[in-house]
Amino acid sequence: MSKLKIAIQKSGRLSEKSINILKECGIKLPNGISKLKTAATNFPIEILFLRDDDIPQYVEQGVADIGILGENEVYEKNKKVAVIEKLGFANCRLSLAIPKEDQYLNLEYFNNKRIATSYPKILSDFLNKNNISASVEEIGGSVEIAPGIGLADAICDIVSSGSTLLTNGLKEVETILQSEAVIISSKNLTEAKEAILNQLLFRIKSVRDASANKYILLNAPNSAIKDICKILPGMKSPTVLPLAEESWSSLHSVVREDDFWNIIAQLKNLGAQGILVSPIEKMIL
Ligand code: PRT
Ligand code: ZN
Repeated sequence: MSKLKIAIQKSGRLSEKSINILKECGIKLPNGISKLKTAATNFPIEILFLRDDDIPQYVEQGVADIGILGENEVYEKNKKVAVIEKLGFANCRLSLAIPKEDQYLNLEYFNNKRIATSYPKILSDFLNKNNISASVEEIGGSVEIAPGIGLADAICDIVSSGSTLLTNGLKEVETILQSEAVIISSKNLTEAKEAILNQLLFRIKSVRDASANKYILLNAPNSAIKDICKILPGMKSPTVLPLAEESWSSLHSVVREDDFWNIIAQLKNLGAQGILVSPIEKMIL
């Protein structure tokens, strides 16, 4: 039977979360993973452990069928692959940063400057699009020290909390790209592999929808149920069950994590009591 080959980062920021997402989908991996490749024991996939930089090329060539990596790397490598799903982790941005004492008005600042980066393609495209003529100095790592040692005037690098820039006396002045971990796919999957991929994506979506939502239970006077249903629409509509105490009901529904605190305040105002909230493991819409 054919197996879907999935490339993930061997060791780095994406490794653990990539493995976790598969585990949350109920995919079992053998103990003592060899860290080169391994096959799941209960699902037709094989995992290849690679450097993230190499994943787009391997997927383009069909050595791997799909891969998990940061969007920044996908756009930089510019291979013929399709981004098919966003995964919501490893969020970061690719930004331009300059010495903190420099005054910054607009992109013109970068004309005739040297900018150090590990993302020469994305940076050059951005500069061309904005008619800025700067020289792009490609370096492999520790980009943030380039201005301090006189290698460049500015940098273009990945920023997450911003603390690396701060400790190197730099300030972020433009964001070029927002990035998160994504799944890329080869454009020539066989029908059999396409079918496995669809099953995998279905599971990943169920896990992601579940973690974006909470299960909520509350008690409310019957007179408030109509208004509460308006702010807690649930998956179809909330479940309302009578309580032993007359003229009170118990209401069960689903609420988005993002809206949660806002909604709780409204529920309390409407007279809801005994509000219980719990995580959802899987959610099939
Ligand atoms: O060895 P391999 O080539 O596989 O790994 P790598 O060293 O190229 O990548 P790795 O593991 O460092 O990062 C993998 C992916 O994680 C990146 O391609 C991004 O998509 C994503 N990601 C998310 C980050 C960060 N956050 C991040 N903060 N990648 C790098 N950083 C670095 C950044 O380069 C800078 O040095 O962290 C520093 C900035 O962080 P803050 O929090 O100080 O702003
Ligand atoms: Zn890398």
